[in-house]
Amino acid sequence: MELNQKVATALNAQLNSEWNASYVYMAMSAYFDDLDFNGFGTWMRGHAKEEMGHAQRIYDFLVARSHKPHFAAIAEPASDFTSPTAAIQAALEHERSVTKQIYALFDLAHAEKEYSTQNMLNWFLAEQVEEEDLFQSILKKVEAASESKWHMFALDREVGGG
Ligand code: OFO
Repeated sequence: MELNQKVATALNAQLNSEWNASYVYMAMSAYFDDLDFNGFGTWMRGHAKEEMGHAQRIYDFLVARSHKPHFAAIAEPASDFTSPTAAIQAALEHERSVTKQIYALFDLAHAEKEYSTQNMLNWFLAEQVEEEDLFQSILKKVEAASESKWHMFALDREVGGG
């Protein structure tokens, strides 16, 4: 069945938003690597890759529904922050804004009776719960460690899996 045009346009905007998220996290990775917090840098790059995976999911869905994906320009992301805590806080805020985008998409798909789009978006709804929870827990750890360089470098190792 032909993909509803309004939903196709909104999904394409989300495709772009996922690439934007990837770019945002790559810039955060550069911020952490520049501070020699390479564990955080590696973790952020891993997250940037996940966002590309999210974009790929939407791409695949659009193609399967015979809609050609369009790649719009991506805005320059922030790469300077007042502190590691501020950077992780910004990442959490970013995830919260993506959650709102997914909710709006779901509402639209529901209103337009796009059942298979709603089914595809269920994966994103679950993913956003996980992502907000992950960033929230890292934020709590950074807040707790931020007073001491020693604790920050220990956390950096933990976050980087080292
Ligand atoms: Fe980090 O979230 Fe995509 O969708």
